[in-house]
Amino acid sequence: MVKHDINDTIAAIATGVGESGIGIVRISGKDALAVADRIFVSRDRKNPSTFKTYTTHYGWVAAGSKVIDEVILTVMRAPKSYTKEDIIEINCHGGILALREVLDLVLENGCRLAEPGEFTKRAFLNGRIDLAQAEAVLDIIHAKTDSALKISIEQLRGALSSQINKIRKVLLDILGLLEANIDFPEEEISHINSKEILQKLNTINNELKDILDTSKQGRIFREGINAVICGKPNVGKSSLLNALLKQERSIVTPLAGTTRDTIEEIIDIKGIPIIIVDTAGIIEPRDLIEKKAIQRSRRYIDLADLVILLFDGSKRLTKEDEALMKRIKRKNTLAIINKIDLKQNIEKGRIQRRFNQVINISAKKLKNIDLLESAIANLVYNGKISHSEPIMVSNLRHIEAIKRTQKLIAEALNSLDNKLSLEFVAQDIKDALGHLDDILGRRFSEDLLDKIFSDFCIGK
Ligand SMILES: Nc1nc2c(ncn2[C@@H]2O[C@H](COP(=O)(O)OP(=O)(O)OP(=O)(O)O)[C@@H](O)[C@H]2O)c(=O)[nH]1
Ligand SMILES: [Mg+2]
Repeated sequence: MVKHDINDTIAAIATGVGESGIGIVRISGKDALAVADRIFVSRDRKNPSTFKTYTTHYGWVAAGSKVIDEVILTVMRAPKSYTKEDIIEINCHGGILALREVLDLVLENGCRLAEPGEFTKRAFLNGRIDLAQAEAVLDIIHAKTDSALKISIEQLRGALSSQINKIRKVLLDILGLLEANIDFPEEEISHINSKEILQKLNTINNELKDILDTSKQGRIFREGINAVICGKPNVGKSSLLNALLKQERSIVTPLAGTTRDTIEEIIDIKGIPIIIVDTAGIIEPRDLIEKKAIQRSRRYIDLADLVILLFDGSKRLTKEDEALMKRIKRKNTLAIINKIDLKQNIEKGRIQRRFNQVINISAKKLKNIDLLESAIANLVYNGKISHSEPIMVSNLRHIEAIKRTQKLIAEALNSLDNKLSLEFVAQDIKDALGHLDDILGRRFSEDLLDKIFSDFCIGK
């Protein structure tokens, strides 16, 4: 990625590829208006550089006498724009060719193609948002459920940043008090000061703990959990996937061995993104494809956070069921007896003895699917979640930085307790401040920025 070059003007297609009603070419930088002047012909022949900010204008994009597209052009002047620079957005027709031609023309007329995430990177480098907020933009784009979206929007609005800033301010106050005492070593740290410092550090310690307490849930909401449906052939695994998805995704037939490969989908169960996999039930492979499918299913089962083990309630347990029960002894397993709409022949007691929880459903008749969903949510939440609590932190980078901060605060408290030199305490607090600065991007390395923004799409 170009190193901090924010003096040139960048452009990119900001909308997704493929056919759509409208596509947007976005330009940002000091020459944005000049570039627009060169390529845009408004109905009244006025130049975009004369347009007021936050106004839209009808016209054409043209290369000399060649008209490329009929467009609407929007002007957003610095500093009140996404990047804090002059921005031009051109709403073209959504076909990839029209968009491509407009972009090419823009590039020929003085812009550089933007790197992934470079608009948001500029918003950060120009000081409109901090790094945690910039990362929230990416999370909003990637959000898989309403809850994940809500966390990201809160983060973009500054919920985490303002909490971190508040803690930062208190640490700076403490550092001031400490340094005053270090500068005048002959005057012992006053009793009042030391009490005040202790109190403030303890409060910060608790606040950091509260934030970290939300991180486990936060990560689940952000990244989701991996679940796998397994069971011998024909028990109704694909029917269950379809029931959970509320659509016919996986092929269901009365024939055993219908699903020959793993099928992966994302479902939203009470706000948690669950990446759910329907596996092939095959036990005796007939060919190489089936052999590979079995290997794949096994790998999924080994990696899964949650295993949904399915049985056919209308049949007696077979040695295939027994083999699976033996294989899957993990804690996060839900045993499900399917086909309860049929006469039940299964030895239920045998299953109950092995698993804490056994749920009866009918995937075909959509019976008790809601019970299964609640059971999944309970397992994930460990029965402890409260939806009303704002979830502050979900990003691993932030979580690590907060953990390090907390460790240093604990060390500072320890040093104070043991009456060690105040310089040690001050150093811990300085280091703690450094980690908080990392979260906000007050301190950053080029590598970190590259890592964060390269995950973005071009045009954002
Ligand atoms: N009566 C009844 N039939 C069901 C139920 N769930 C699934 N079935 C039927 O069982 C048969 C097998 O269902 P699938 O969902 O294909 O089973 P599977 O476990 O994916 O099978 P494989 O992919 O072959 O391993 C189909 O005929 C389904 O309609 C149920 O709850 N009740
Ligand atoms: Mg199947």
